[in-house]
Amino acid sequence: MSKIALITGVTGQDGAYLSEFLLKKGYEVHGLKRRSSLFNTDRIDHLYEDPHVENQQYFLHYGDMTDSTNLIRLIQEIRPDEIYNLAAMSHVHVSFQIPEYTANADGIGTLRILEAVRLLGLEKHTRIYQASTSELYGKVQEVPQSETTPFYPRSPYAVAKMYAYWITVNYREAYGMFACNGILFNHESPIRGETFVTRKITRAVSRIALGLQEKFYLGNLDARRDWGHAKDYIRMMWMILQADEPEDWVIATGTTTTVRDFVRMSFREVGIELEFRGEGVEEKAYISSCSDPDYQIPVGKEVLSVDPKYFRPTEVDLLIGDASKAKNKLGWEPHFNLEDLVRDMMQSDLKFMKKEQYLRKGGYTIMNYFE
Ligand code: NDP
Ligand code: GDR
Repeated sequence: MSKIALITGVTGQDGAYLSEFLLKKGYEVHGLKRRSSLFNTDRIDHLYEDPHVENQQYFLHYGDMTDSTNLIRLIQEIRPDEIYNLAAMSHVHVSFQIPEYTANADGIGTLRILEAVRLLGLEKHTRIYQASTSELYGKVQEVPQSETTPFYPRSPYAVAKMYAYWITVNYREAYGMFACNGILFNHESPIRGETFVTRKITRAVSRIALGLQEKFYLGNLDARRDWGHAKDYIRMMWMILQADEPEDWVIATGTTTTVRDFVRMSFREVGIELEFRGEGVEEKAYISSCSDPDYQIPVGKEVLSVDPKYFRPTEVDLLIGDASKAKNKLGWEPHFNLEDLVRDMMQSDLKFMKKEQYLRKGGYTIMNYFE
């Protein structure tokens, strides 16, 4: 009998990679997706199976983290061995604009899952993974950050996730549930959402290199993040639920990089070096040399400015994680370093933007790339 998994947030970056990973392991995978007026399954379309074929292993269900009855009914029907609760309003900056919704979906949504499992008497059957986050550390208390570092959340998103973290711990202690937090540091990939900073950068750099865009705008260039590859991190989600005991785990690479250096590294993938001049909101980046004949942009051209509209009311300045516990107890090791990650994202975005270049030459314009 194959194991049964339910993934909330199946249409997101992690949900897509995790679906693929679990299907390869022979799981029957059920995903919760939201109803949308547009197709929202781009990331998982390659996994879709015709519902009329026999031995189907991948199923999608409509649902929402704000709807308890829907969650109870689905969990009752599916009776999952494992639930991966990845659904969330996951954009930190946007959470300042929709704080109440964020609390409902990200905080109370987690309670709804835990409570559904308990009400249905599945607390000894279903293991639960909660997508916790390095944003819990917020204002720097200690570096590097580990499972014992105190939390100091700095956004409505992080405060909602802090509730989710503790309610997961509480249900584990109160009802003996196998419920675990993965405290994951930033993880990115070619299918990262377009408004997170790494993907915004690799898309813009690809378009500038191909002559499709003149320049782009970012907020805080000094912020430091511990960026890993999503493929390494979803493997760890599964390992957490296979452990002997339910525990909480930090997953990180242990290296930290500024947003500015992520920009530099992305331009280097197309043979372009930058010079940064000015400070604070006056800071700008200019092309200082181009070594790849395929990507020739005039030296001295301004390609990046700071726009304060991307500043957050409260910022998380420095994240760097210590994943020793995961490495020592579960044997987790990342396969990708930051250079591999930037290369993977740049190669994918260049390929995608070349399609746009081709369409433009044919007289077609496609979509708006600015958020
Ligand atoms: P994404 O933003 O790519 O995906 C979020 C998913 O949640 C999407 O499928 C989205 O659906 C779904 N969703 C949002 N709101 C609801 C709701 N109310 N009901 C049901 N589904 C909903 O996030 P990631 O894949 O990057 O992250 C996965 C999880 O891990 C999130 O909880 C995030 O907060 C957390 N996390 C992420 C990290 C990262 O660096 N990526 C680091 C640490 C934690 P739709 O497609 O319809 O919008
Ligand atoms: P983060 O990711 O807030 O760490 O949350 P994001 O990529 O949005 O920001 C990282 C840092 O870059 C700075 N920044 C900008 N960010 C965005 N989005 N757009 C910009 O133009 C820009 N300019 C500078 C930000 O200020 C910030 O310091 C992500 C999400 O996936 C969360 O769900 C997850 O919990 C955490 O990672 C770990």
